[in-house]
Amino acid sequence: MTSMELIIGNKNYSSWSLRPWIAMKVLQVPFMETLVKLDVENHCKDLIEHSPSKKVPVLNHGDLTVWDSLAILEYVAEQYPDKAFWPIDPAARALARSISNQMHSSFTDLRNECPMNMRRPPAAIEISNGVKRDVEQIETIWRSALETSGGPFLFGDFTIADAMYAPVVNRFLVYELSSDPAALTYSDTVTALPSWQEWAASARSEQWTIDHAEV
Ligand SMILES: N[C@@H](CCC(=O)N[C@@H](CS)C(=O)NCC(=O)O)C(=O)O
Repeated sequence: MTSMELIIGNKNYSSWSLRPWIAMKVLQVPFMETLVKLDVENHCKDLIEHSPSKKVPVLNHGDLTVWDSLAILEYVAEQYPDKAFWPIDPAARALARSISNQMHSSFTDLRNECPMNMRRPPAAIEISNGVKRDVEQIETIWRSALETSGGPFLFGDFTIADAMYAPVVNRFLVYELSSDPAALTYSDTVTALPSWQEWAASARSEQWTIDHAEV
């Protein structure tokens, strides 16, 4: 198969980039990565050059360009039908798609007020009622999926649903947002993944700081 190129943003901050990156790593899809530094001089020019949406992530595969995290994940899943990017069981798959789309379209208070920040030392911040509601809703989603599947990931094995919620794992940890036992156990499972640790180590070694993402 022609090799794939995944264009991503700064690993410390780019939550949307983490999603396809970690799924492709965990499910062992070979790809090259290209990093566009966000919020530095000329970053808009770099994004326009690489991305129809002027945002990352973007996937290049031969002549095809696919953008937007979930569209990329769906495309890669179709390219590798033997790898279980989605749960095999149709009911579980429908639920995994529901919560993945919900992540993609919702939880804006959490996403806006608590940016992903892999380097941030854990410390609580004052949070709005909107963030509290988002956190409670995610705790319920995780608890229900883990109880039904038996874990250790949301649907048993790692799927796209785990990739979609991976940046939330960071947010829960670095802003100390949850003490729910199921959420804490699930966070331990995700952060123990070698792919998570690879991304986190690269993020820690990055030199660029985005001021408005440092909360
Ligand atoms: N809905 C898009 C969101 C992508 C997005 O917002 N990406 C951010 C980085 S995490 C970005 O490229 N920002 C660049 C900018 O706004 O200049 C997706 O799922 O891929």
